[in-house]
Amino acid sequence: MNTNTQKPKILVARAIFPEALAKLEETFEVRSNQADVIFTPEQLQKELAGVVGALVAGSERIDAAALANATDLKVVANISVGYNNFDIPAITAAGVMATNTPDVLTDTTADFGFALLMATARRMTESEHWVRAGHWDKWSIVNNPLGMDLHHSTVGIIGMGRIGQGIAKRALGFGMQVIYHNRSRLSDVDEKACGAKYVSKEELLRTADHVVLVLPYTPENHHTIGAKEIALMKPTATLINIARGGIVDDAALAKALQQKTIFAAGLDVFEGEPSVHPELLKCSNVVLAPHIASATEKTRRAMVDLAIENVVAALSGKKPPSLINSI
Ligand code: 8YV
Repeated sequence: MNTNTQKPKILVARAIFPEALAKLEETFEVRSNQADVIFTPEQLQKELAGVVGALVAGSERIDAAALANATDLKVVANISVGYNNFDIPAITAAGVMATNTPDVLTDTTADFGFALLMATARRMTESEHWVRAGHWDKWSIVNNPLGMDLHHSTVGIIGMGRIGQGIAKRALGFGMQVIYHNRSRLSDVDEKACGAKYVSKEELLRTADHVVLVLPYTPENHHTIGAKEIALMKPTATLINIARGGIVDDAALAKALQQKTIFAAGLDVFEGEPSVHPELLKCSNVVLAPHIASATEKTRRAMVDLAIENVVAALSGKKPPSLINSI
């Protein structure tokens, strides 16, 4: 009698919620990393050997080298909507399905983008430091950290996907004008729903009071905002990056913030994160966050659950709900 009860092996490359891990362990033999120490590329290559599925995050680069010994791998599920950590041609060439976690994080991420915009324009973190440093007795009409208004200002959104549209809808509630730039123009219906006007990147940079970046990282989008683009912006403008490190030239931004050629910046993502450019750390007119736009418990749980759903579907011969490539 064949009593082959061996469970298929999967890798979970970052710590996940214990309930989600327990759910996976009902069906799979799980190699987990609850200690959450990020694998080196060599470790990742070893960990991927012999597993049929893998749940990973932006910290894991999945390319030909990572897949070199992953001969059993059928699916790699990113716990993230952005997937610039995936080399899709290499994953596809290896016959592996790639998935991500769209939709479940759209509103949470748009909320955060708006929060970062407000904190930046109204100098929230500087103000808090001011209070903690005991400067409140210096309160005066003219000597407070004076900010920039959001209401009735113009927000320029670069990257008008689901999250960009979420930010536009929030901006409408503040009576803001919404202009946007995107690879392709939205349909009339979507433009109306967002109250958004399509403009060139140059026009957006010249006219927006607040520029919000929500575009995916691709090699073509590298340094979409550099010294030349920052020079087009108003000296009173703010720049918000919730997209990806590398979309902004952080060194050029730090220089502009120090020289006050723009008013302030709010950053959730950085070139080479978790490192932050040392010159940015010296600027008081920047609000810094550690890549937390999707970080509410409800949403992170939903992202993990969707990644699991993708793995389970792929390994049971079904189409994963958020398949990126075609195999
Ligand atoms: C993730 C994100 O937390 O979904 C994305 O694209 O940037 C975040 O929600 C991060 O990428 C970790 O995987």
